[in-house]
Amino acid sequence: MRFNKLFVLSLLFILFSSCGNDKENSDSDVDSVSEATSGEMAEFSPEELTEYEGVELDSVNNFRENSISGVQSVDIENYRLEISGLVETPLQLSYNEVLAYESRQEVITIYCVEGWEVTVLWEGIPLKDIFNTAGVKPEVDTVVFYAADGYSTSLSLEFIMDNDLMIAYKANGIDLPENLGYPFILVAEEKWGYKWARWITGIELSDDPEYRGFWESRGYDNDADLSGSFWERD
Ligand SMILES: Nc1nc2c(c(=O)[nH]1)N[C@H]1C(S)=C(S)[C@@H](COP(=O)(O)O)O[C@H]1N2
Ligand SMILES: [Mo]
Repeated sequence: MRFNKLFVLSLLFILFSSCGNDKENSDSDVDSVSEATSGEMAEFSPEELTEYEGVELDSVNNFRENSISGVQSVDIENYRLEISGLVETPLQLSYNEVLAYESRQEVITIYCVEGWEVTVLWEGIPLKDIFNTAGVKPEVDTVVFYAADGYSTSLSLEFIMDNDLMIAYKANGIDLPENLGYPFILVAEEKWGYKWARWITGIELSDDPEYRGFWESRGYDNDADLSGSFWERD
């Protein structure tokens, strides 16, 4: 009797402790998996969307880094987006002042002339709303974008307005990563990648359609239409 009781008790003990072990094992498995993932894939953000309204998105890590001076780190406390040139009221907007504008989002693909492409859900502020605050003078036909790394590029005002271009501060639902141009990237849809200014610090409203940005002054086509060649045609 006593033996039986002991036997049953020890059986139960073995059963429970092995259950406990199983649980412990699976917990530590999860831990080691997340440790490994956070080590090997430190860049990957678990909140990044992979799909939006049935459209498959590419990871923000799929950008091939090829910037003129490497990835820039912008100090957001001291950051100001400067709206200058031919405007009624020049602006110096903090990050939060830009984000206070109403945003919109859209899935748009960026194509680099080097042959890669990335499809991302962008969320940002329509440039026309910021321009409305500044008051664009009638002679403006060109908009120049300046960046923290000394990069610049330009687009016609007409193209920006007709296509309701935005500067994005989110990609695939997460804050714009540094490699994509934190705090703001110009989402220059229908244009080659070199029009997608990242780390934007200044936007100048100009009446000089002859302005040529960094790559444009080195032989790249100033229109940069995806439908055309990216080499300057005469
Ligand atoms: N500030 C800044 N913006 C920039 C660039 C750059 O060097 N500096 N490169 C452009 C180019 S050529 C492309 S294709 C896209 C993406 O650049 P990436 O290839 O370095 O990812 O950003 C564009 N915007
Ligand atoms: Mo590019």
